Amino acid sequence: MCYNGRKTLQPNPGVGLMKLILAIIQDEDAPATIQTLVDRGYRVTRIASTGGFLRQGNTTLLIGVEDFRVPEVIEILRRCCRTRTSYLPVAVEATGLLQAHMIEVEVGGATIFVLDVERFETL
Ligand code: 2BA
Repeated sequence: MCYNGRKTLQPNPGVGLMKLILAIIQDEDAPATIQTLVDRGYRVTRIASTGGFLRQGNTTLLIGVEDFRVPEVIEILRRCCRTRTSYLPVAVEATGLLQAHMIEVEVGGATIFVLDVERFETL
């Protein structure tokens, strides 16, 4: 659990304006983030994804919530997801020789998109 804010009520999907939060986070942060969201009554879908730049695995979360709950979800993501340094190998030509270098890349906390949901149903 990485967030100790006030307990929220159980989300009540289907009532009020819905948003879909799409959050790309690092694999290392996924277990605690998902556990915290579930403990607080949110529904989450985890998708295994891969970043186009680093070509390393990451995790995409789909979280459907009522409009007014978006700030709390973003706060949970902020608290649970850390920024880390990753390394990308690049080939550099120097004095006619190809040499491998590592460049530092700062990744995360979280990349978040909040989308309007036109219709939400569970059948
Ligand atoms: P990656 O595409 O593997 O990118 C990993 C990190 O590499 C990025 O961290 C950023 O610091 C750096 N990076 C990405 N593209 C770059 C570029 N063209 N030049 C220099 N550095 C670059 P974050 O920005 O935290 O992104 C983490 C992951 O979130 C990304 O993994 C990607 O899977 C996703 N993401 C970020 N922005 C996105 C966007 N606008 N649309 C879709 N996915 C996005």
